[in-house]
Amino acid sequence: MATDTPSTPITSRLVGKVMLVSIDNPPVNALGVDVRRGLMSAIDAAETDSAVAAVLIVGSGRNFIAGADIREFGKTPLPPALPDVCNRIEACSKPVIAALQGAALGGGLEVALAAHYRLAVPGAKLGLPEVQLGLMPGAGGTQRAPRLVGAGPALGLMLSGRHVGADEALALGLVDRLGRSDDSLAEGQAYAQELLDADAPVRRTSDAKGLADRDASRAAIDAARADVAAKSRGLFSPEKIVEAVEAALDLPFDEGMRLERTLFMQCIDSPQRAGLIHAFFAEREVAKAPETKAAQPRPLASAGVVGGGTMGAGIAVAMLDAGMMVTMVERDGDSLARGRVNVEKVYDSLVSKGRMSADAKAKVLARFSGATSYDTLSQADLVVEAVFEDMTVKKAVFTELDRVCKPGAVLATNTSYLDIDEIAASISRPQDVLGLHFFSPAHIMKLLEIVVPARVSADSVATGFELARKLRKVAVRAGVCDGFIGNRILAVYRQAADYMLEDGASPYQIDEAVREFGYPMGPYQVADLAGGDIGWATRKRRAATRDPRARYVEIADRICERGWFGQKTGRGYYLYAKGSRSGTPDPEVLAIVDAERSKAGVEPRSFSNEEIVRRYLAAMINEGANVVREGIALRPLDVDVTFIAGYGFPRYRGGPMKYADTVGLARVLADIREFAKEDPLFWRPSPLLVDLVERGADFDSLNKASQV
Ligand code: T1G
Ligand code: NAD
Repeated sequence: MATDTPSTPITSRLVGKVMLVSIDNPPVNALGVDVRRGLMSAIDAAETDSAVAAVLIVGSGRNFIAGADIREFGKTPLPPALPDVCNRIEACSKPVIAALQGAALGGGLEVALAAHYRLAVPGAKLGLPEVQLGLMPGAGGTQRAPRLVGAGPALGLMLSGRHVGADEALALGLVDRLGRSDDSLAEGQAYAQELLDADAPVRRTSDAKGLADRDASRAAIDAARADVAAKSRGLFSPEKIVEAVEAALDLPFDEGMRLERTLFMQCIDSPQRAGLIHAFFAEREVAKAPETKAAQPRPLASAGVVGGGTMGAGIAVAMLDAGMMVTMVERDGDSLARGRVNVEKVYDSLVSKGRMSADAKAKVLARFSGATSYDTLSQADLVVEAVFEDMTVKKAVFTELDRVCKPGAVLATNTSYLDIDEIAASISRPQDVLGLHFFSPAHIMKLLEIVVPARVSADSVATGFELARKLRKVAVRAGVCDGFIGNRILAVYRQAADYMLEDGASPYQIDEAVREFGYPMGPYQVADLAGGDIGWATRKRRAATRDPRARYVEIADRICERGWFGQKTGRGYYLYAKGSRSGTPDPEVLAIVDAERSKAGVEPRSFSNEEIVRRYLAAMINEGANVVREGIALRPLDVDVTFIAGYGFPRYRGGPMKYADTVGLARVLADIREFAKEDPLFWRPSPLLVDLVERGADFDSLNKASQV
């Protein structure tokens, strides 16, 4: 008997004595309202159909269920709520089996936990990643998972948000059976039949005994609470997760479910949920650039890296980690040897920490070769140049690449600031030249700015995005300007920080205020980490074109003139004990600051941490608006992803432009106009910001307008 209702993504059909319930809601079978209604009525139908002895729930396509429909959050919830659907599944008087392939995440795993038996096929990934969205499991996960696998493992899953594979899921007890093939339907049907043949009983997870050892459960909960207090750095939902699992231990199931719901709704109402869900979707939208829609990427099996210094070596490691063949070219034998050491030391440290076998290291390095002759790059699909930040040196390298590389090879530069249009114009194939701006350390930092010069072809840009996908980077498209998206905006809010420094705030207070806002580090800690010499070189390069009317703070120059470049020299803004990466305030730096204040004729004043953050963010947001207005960034969300993935902006605030929408653009503009009274040249409100405020619109309206 078949019951196909065209609108619902749920189809049910009887195969033998098993009611097969299929979920088909592309792209990831999210539990939108139609799926929830369909599941509810399918179980009701199976319950009353005497021909049905068991129910098998499967997902169509690559995934079982990737969770609740995240797009529904923040909107008026429509019945049935997911916890009710899960309770209905669990209450079914006939065995319900869930067969999992691909993603079984969040509400998807909660549906599986509500079923009486679970099978996973190879490649399945199970998890409760709600914490990454500022949420917590809200459909019984905090009550059923601890009962099934124990408080410790359940808390581990919910607080980390990590995905576990099928084998680990079996070991944890999350699933009962592993399928041999990846055909979840066939494996599920065979398992259901086996259960029927064995007359297997209904087995409710809410009755499972995972919490029987109360002392061990209590200890796990206390340990998790301590861990959350130490590590969650201002996140809202982790503590709620612990509270809910504690209820699973202390309260009857139904009461625990009610408390879970209360806590879940508190997470829904937290601004962090909005920030983290914005980040989730923004990271997917940034990949949708005009060029990636217009063209297919070129082949990307082998790559060349020119320069084996800080960046070249990191880029080579990132490519090797992605399985590519990599050739490094350096200017001479000694430099090449240094480049090889820079690459090998990354793997040596993994081997020494037991996170990689010597054999695996050898296999990776077998795909790495070094040379001083450019001819070795003749067959590379893509080459990234990472030599000195000097236009003459870079042009010479591109001339060599133009001579040796095969037609169709993509030629990229990792320059931080230089004009990529000028580099492209210097060779015969400007259509193949683009910027691939990695961040240090390149094999770790997630962000990759794909810088699009005027004459580049769409498929070259698409190849840049494909490389990012291959290297598991978050790629953001950027136009050509001084510093692209990230470094350009960084220069402005760093300027605002330096003004506050000269006006009376200490570098340590500024760092503290920025950390309180949610950053892992403040601007002066970052300067010491990156090395003050890079910023110094940039200031010197810009000196010739700097607006003479603009206020210039010389404190950083005084510190660099002493050779105090930060961690790499043992002192910068902070003092670093030998081998330590955490610095202590340096009274000599404060003395330099005082001296520069009196030289500049500044009467220092006090700043509250709140004012420091308002000025810091106002500068960032205002320049972000300029970058969007000029088309350097396609949308405000591109600025958000850039700062979340590359500059430590607290993810739960959604990025600077999302944060601006949260506090209100009118307030940000009012702040800028207030600050402009003391420095109208620096604090010039972005015309885009003024226009949005006048229209009562926000940055997200621009994101929405750009969605195709
Ligand atoms: N809801 C709505 N859309 C979703 C979605 C979801 N849960 N998951 C993915 N998408 C969209 C995504 O935006 C993209 O759209 C497309 O699907 C493909 O995704 C009550 C509260 C499943 C591992 O956190 O981790 O359940 O850009 O590009 O790389 O307790 O998506 O094509 O328009 O990422 O193959 C918990 C989130 C929800 C899982 C697939 N679930 N998703 O990765 O493809 S909260 C999650 C993922 C919850 C309950 C709670 C990944 C994926 P578009 P993609 P992918
Ligand atoms: P680096 O000084 O550590 O390394 C540069 C390497 O290039 C040296 O090993 C040098 O031998 C080699 N080289 C110079 N001329 C060459 C030539 N003609 N042919 C082959 N090799 C040559 O510099 P880095 O920090 O790795 O920076 C490299 C590039 O990356 C610069 O454009 C820089 O602006 C950019 N960048 C740096 C960072 C960073 O944080 N260091 C971040 C992003 C981008």
